[in-house]
Amino acid sequence: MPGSWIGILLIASLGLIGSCSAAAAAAAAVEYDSSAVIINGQRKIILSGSIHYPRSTVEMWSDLIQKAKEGGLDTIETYIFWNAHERRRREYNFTGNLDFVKFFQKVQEAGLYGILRIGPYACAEWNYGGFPVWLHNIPEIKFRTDNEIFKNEMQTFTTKIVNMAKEAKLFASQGGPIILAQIENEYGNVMGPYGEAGKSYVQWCAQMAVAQNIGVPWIMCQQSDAPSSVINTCNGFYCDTFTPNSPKSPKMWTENWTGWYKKWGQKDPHRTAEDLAFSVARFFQYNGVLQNYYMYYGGTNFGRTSGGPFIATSYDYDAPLDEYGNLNQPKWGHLKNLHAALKLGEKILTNSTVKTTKYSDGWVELTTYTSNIDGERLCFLSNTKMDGLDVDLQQDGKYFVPAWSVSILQDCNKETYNTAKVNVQTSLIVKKLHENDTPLKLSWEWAPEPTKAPLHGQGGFKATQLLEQKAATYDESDYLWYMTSVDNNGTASKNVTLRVKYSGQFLHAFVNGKEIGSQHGYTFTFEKPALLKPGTNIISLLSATVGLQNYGEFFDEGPEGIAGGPVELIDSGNTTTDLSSNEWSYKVGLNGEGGRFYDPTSGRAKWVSGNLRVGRAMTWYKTTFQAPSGTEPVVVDLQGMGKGHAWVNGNSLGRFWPILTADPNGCDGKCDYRGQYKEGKCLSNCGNPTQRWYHVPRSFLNNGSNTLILFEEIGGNPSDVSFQITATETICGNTYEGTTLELSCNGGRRIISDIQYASFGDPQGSSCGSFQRGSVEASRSFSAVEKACMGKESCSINVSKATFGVEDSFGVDNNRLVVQAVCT
Ligand SMILES: *[C@@H]1O[C@H](CO)[C@@H](O)[C@H](O)[C@H]1NC(C)=O
Ligand SMILES: *[C@@H]1O[C@H](CO)[C@@H](O)[C@H](O)[C@H]1NC(C)=O
Ligand SMILES: *[C@@H]1O[C@H](CO)[C@@H](O)[C@H](O)[C@H]1NC(C)=O
Ligand SMILES: *[C@@H]1O[C@H](CO)[C@@H](O)[C@H](O)[C@H]1NC(C)=O
Ligand SMILES: *[C@@H]1O[C@H](CO)[C@@H](O)[C@H](O)[C@H]1NC(C)=O
Ligand SMILES: *[C@@H]1O[C@H](CO)[C@@H](O)[C@H](O)[C@H]1NC(C)=O
Ligand SMILES: *[C@@H]1O[C@H](CO)[C@@H](O)[C@H](O)[C@H]1NC(C)=O
Ligand SMILES: CC(=O)N[C@H]1CO[C@H](CO)[C@@H](O)[C@@H]1O
Repeated sequence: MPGSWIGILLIASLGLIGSCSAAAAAAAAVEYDSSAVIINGQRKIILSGSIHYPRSTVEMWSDLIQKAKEGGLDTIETYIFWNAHERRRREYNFTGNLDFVKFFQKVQEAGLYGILRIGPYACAEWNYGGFPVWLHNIPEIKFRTDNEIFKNEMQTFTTKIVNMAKEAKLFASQGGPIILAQIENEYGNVMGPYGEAGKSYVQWCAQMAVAQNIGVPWIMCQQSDAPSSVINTCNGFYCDTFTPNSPKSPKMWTENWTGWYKKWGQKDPHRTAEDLAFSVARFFQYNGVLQNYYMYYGGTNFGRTSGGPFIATSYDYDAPLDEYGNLNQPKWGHLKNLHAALKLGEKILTNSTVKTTKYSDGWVELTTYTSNIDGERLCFLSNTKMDGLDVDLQQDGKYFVPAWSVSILQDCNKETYNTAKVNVQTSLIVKKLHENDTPLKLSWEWAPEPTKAPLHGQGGFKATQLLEQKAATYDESDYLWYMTSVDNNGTASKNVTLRVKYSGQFLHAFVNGKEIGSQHGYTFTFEKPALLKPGTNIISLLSATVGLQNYGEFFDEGPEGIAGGPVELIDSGNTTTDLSSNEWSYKVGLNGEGGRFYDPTSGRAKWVSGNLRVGRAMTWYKTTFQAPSGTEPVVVDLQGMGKGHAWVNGNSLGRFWPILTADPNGCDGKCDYRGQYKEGKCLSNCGNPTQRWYHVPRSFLNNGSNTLILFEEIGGNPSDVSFQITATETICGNTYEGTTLELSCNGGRRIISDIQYASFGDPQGSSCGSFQRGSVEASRSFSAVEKACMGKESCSINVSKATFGVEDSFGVDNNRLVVQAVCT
């Protein structure tokens, strides 16, 4: 789950701290009170967004950070992912896209602040919530409670991260970008069952963190009992009614969920720009000081990093920047305008007297911030009703506040923004072949996964019990073979039922080398008929994890795999033989993984060309391809494949599972932004694969020949696999008179090549493809737009009567301009 936060800010050790006096010149003091975060004496509200460094590539970081800055953010936030950095105990990796120091340096180069969420529990739909599995396998350990072994490991890792950050002078107190750090994560949501030990653990976390002397405040999210040395913060879809546990603490929203994550077999979530903006405006209306978008850019769960179980490889999150780094319009632009309206009022918001007045039976609330410095005013006018309402503010004017919206009034008498009026373009991003490329059938080779040994019951080690999967694999692979033999003492074959009590997520059962069935799910009992021949029979069970649990109380203790079983054989007379304490032989991982079949330079696979085998489980496929032309983000369309894992030039793209489709029902096509958002609202993609396209970062590709390797677990056909680009193809604008319509083809890669529709007046329709002429239309609608935009990467149009050469009396009260254009 996305974490919530508890904020804890420390005031005590602000300013210079021991080791960082060398950086004194640039050091910034970070302080806070109930109405501001104060950086070097400057009172601020903070607009932050989450970008997780391992969910993109180093080559993408600068662009993502720059787009966040252009979107009006001043801070980037990330978790630290313990299990990515310390896969094996005391063996660390901080290279490539795990170089969090470089990530924060890029944040600083862009002129932004950073928030470091060390956790080290991350949640984040990340495998096992970020905990390494070796940690789980230490005897006597108990996670996230008053347990010495756990606390020692947590402290060792936290200290390592803090020391690395200090060495690189990353804390604001040293002249670096990091203004806040977080310890633990959303513990308050689950701590009840941990009892007293949980309470003392929270105290210990705070003390341990504070003793790190980082010179900036610490926060804890969703922790109402956070000690006063840390600031508690809120996580959720809305945080307007949240109050920090200390009157001296600023109100901070560490996770505002911009959308939602996707699970295999589920539909696409969508949170509207209008509702997201509404939640942010409400938060600042009610004394908010810091808010963070979770996620601002979600990205990709490369490798086996997705949590779960069953979290998809795409972590797009319907965030303002999409999985590939494209602007998700109108969300990105609508929030950018909100940020500008809020920042204009920053001086007022952070030192003022606040008064709230109710109108229209309390549905409308007017919050007036009056600056203590110069009496300047800023107002928020919110309407929580499902209908629009008129409000008369006397000398400050009359306003119509649309349903479920907040208006921001500069000087309390001029509307600069309304959360329900989207005045920015919508972009339709498509996946397609680049115009310069010709469609090519890829030519495939294949190699069977060597399963001879496991199907003959030959593994690496033995035990007379059914092991829990994490304990056996240390999560070095998704796969674990459990094998045993059974004697049929009779002289004839015997029909039996094989029954396996299974703790998830994907089970394949083989008897004497033949697959008798497979099944996936959370926990279930697998039951299939099998035929035992006279003599010795081999039972081979292959268990596959699909992301380890990442959320909930004691989530780390949930069993995976066959874990104790029982595994039973039931004969025709209903006699049950329990095989659980048989001698079981085990093999961790696939032979192809051990032999690096995914690595085109050093893999040991014996590839067969010609006579392509399709629909066959446990098969590796390989092809070569040219990178698509241009610089736009690349995806591989894996339609036709079943379930498995994909690599390009040895780099993992993550797990794939395109055969798994979302329920065909429940996408009614209507998405009403009004009313409380929940993750089940505004769903789309019914009946389609949960994930058909997989991101291939440009940096994985080279100019010559590239290699794609697929491991297919359940059977698929690679014949239709193809490489495509993501391109902004159609853009639409919808803007009222008195504003400026900005149109852009997203990042300078394309130009506006056709104006399909333009109408100034009272056109009908509100989205791309639905525009129609209304009762009036300025005759120069089309030519004015064409003149301003054709052949350009971006253009802006002053939406006024003068632009379209019409009289003052033209049209309706609030004329608008709608445009639909094509980028090529
Ligand atoms: C360290 O992490 C980087 C980035 O994910 C990866 O490319 C590299 O192979 C890892 N190194 C080792 C030794 O695992
Ligand atoms: C707010 O502004 C007033 C007037 O300039 C000043 O006296 C006061 O110290 C300021 N308050 C804070 C918390 O900075
Ligand atoms: C078959 O015979 C062996 C040896 O006598 C015995 O241990 C085993 O339990 C028998 N198996 C079954 C399925 O009856
Ligand atoms: C096992 O069951 C199948 C299907 O019911 C049947 O065709 C077959 O004859 C049975 N074999 C034995 C040895 O009982
Ligand atoms: C075996 O158990 C099943 C389910 O309880 C029952 O329907 C069936 O009649 C039983 N068969 C025998 C031979 O007892
Ligand atoms: C690929 O070719 C383009 C154009 O020829 C060049 O700009 C780019 O640097 C090359 N990229 C690599 C990775 O060699
Ligand atoms: C748009 O046009 C109107 C009318 O000509 C003018 O008053 C206004 O300043 C223009 N706005 C911008 C941003 O150029
Ligand atoms: C983990 C958590 O705090 N979840 C909450 C997120 O926000 C929604 C809507 O406000 C709540 O229903 C969840 O409980």
